[in-house]
Amino acid sequence: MNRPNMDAYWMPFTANRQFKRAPRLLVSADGMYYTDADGRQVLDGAAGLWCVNAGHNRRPIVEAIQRQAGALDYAPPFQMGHPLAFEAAEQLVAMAPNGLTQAFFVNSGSEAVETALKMALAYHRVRGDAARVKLIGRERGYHGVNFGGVAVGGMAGNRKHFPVTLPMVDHLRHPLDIAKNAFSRGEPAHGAELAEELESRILTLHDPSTIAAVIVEPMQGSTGVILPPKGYLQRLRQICDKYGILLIFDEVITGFGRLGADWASNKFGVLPDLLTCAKGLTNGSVPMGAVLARSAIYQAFMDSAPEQAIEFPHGYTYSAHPLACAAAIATLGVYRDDGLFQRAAEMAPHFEMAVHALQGKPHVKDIRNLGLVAGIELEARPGEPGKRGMEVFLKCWEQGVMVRVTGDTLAVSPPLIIEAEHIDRLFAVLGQAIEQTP
Ligand code: PXG
Repeated sequence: MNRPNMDAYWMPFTANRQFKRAPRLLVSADGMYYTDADGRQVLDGAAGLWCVNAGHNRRPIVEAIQRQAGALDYAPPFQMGHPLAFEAAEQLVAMAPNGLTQAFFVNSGSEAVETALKMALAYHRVRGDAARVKLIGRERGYHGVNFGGVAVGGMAGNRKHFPVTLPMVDHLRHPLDIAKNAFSRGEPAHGAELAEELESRILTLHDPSTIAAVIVEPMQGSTGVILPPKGYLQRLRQICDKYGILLIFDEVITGFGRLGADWASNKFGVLPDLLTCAKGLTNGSVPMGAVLARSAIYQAFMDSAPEQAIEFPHGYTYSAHPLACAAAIATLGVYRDDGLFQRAAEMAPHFEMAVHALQGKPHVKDIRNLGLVAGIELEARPGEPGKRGMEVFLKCWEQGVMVRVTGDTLAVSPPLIIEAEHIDRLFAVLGQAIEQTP
């Protein structure tokens, strides 16, 4: 295939000059595979970017989008509606953790996070508790790239150019403790006590009555698959309850089956007050995200304003876009009809065995896994953080396997339709790439 002219496109989160010298171009996809511009089949070990949970090119989703494009291309979401928006919300809520009864639609994970943070702040205000203005995130957290998400996020690289984001933010420590938990299978045993610092350090410092919300990813995805220690999230929930603080789970990655259960909230048995999702909501096919909220939060807004008033002055031109709603309804149908969350749980033991077989390969420092996600952390080369990881990623790509790399951690998060032979090939190629990388 002729290479397109690449000058005009400023690529996101990409080493532009390096990429344009040796591009990796995907031109089509089906099931577990991409086809690249050279016609090679590439096994998708990353579900695109943690989003294509039902596999590529699923007919019910493709056809729903095609049909919808010809029926209603766009409808304004403010003071107007269209039936699919209500149907998508109803279906999403029916599938949501019990107790989350309202869905607010947005177009990405980043927008879901901004929306949830604003909802939390406004919720306290409409209840007459306007002193709750502070937001607590976590080190190594990723909550998208908008200003609120960067502020509560804890990825140093993403914050570096933006030293001034939101005031009134503090951070919990992250729970990754390789010294104690290396090569754990599933939730690590040690570290629940790290949740205590919310009470002992942060609330003591700030005074609990000033805190609006705590936001965490149940599993920290982008910074290398960091799982919650046993009991950690439960403890966060208890402390938030004790002090009237909202707990927000960012399930942009963990939603829709990734951990071998529908939601991380259900996997760990902890119900947040607000939940953000995106990615798998439409199987990656049309941009869409959502914030799920407890009914008491929605009700507080409804009770705070006269009937003709807009209760929450927030939303996007493309909130509940008809194509996105059609894609979401079809996607949730595929998850249900194919029992994909259950399937993820069934494939998890084989996946776990295959990834832990990499223990003992050169430079492998830790392996972490749950459901159909795994992180393989390599020792960084002295003075060259991230380089070894990137080389392993590129070797896998050359061998027809796509994984994710973040620093020196390789992340594997395949579509939930994966078969045992795909799992075997994926980790065989990854293992070889690790062995061949000095
Ligand atoms: N929250 C979480 C937990 C995420 O993982 C976002 C919010 C932002 O979503 P949008 O749709 O605005 O990108 C994400 C996104 C990686 C990687 O390399 C992960 C994400 C995005 C880009 C790269 O792991 N997750």
